[in-house]
Amino acid sequence: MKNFLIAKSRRIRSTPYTSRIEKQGVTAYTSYNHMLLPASFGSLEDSYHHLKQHVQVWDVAGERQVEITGKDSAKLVQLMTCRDLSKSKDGRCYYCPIIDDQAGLINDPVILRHNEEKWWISIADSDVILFAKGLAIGNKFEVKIIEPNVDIMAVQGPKSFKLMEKIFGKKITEMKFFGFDYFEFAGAKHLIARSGWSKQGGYEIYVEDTKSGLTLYDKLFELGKEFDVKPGCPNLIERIESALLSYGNDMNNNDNPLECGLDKYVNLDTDINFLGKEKLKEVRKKGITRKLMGVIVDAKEINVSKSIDLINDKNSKIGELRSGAYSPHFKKVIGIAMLDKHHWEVSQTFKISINDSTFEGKVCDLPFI
Ligand code: THG
Repeated sequence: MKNFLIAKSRRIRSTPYTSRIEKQGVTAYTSYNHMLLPASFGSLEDSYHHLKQHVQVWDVAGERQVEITGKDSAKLVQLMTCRDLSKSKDGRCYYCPIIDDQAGLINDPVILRHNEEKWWISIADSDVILFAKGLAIGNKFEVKIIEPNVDIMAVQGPKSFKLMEKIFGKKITEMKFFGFDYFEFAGAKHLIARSGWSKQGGYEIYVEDTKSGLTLYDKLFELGKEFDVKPGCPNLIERIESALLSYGNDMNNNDNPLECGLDKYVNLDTDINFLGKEKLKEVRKKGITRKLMGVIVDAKEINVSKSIDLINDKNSKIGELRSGAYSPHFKKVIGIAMLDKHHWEVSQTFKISINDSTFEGKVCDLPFI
């Protein structure tokens, strides 16, 4: 695939922050839930180093919410995920695989429990709202399902805590990981969670009041000067090092959560009811035949726009690379690969062809760091 421009249209939605990030120097977009998601602001490596040292503000409005309200909402949310939410608490976020009846992944959202009868599913890139509506109709559930006007901005990096404290006070630094609460700013209340798609720490602000949210966006840059704040976006290098999985890249509907190392979020031994439970039990009993692992390759650059075969000494395919980037930390290419059984053990080697040259690679554990 050559580099190309994507033509503008109504199907690829802009966000309330788009005009701002364009003034601030966004250099590439990807599309996410039919919306623009910034993919770079100049050099990926410079942004990577900056994110690990300072603080960035990200337009991640593409992480859309599927709002489920009504009497049967808890039942519907549980039906969609293999993670046991029966003991979930109001004001908490839960990372949850959503699967279908064949245990194929539909999405891997963060689910926010406002209360028993109001949930937000903060989705990765697939049309969860259609799946939810189909299930609600089929099961005659009493629920209302909408995509509310919520546009997340993330504040990420080690200095995010100091910056957010300047605006919201000490209380915000006391919030626990994956907790959320409402905070007042410029005449509106904003839901703020301690979460985000990096392992550098930070917050996500779920903006419902756009006017106040834009004032907040500008305020973050004004007060952030002393912390060297910069605009940013989910960083490919950092997220691979941290093993934050990307739906559509690292896994899709043809993979199940056990193959993707999401065992922690699979609860097969409680009496909750969810789609694909029997299938997953069968998979667990038989054992998986492939597994998502880290790989490290003796190369200096890579660009993964489709999966790249991993080959053994006999030139047979033993897996495929699904994401990859050059890591300044390891001074090698690192990646996330689906490997066949007998080839997924740590330290096993393989060959991979990148830009018509062959390189040696090695399997390793996730996360890298
Ligand atoms: N934030 C919000 N919505 C999102 C994302 C996000 N929707 C899309 C996408 N990201 C969903 N995918 C992930 C993947 C990983 C995590 C969050 C969302 C994540 N994982 C932690 C980890 O792996 O260490 C913690 C998980 C846990 O233990 O509960 O944070 O980023 N709003």
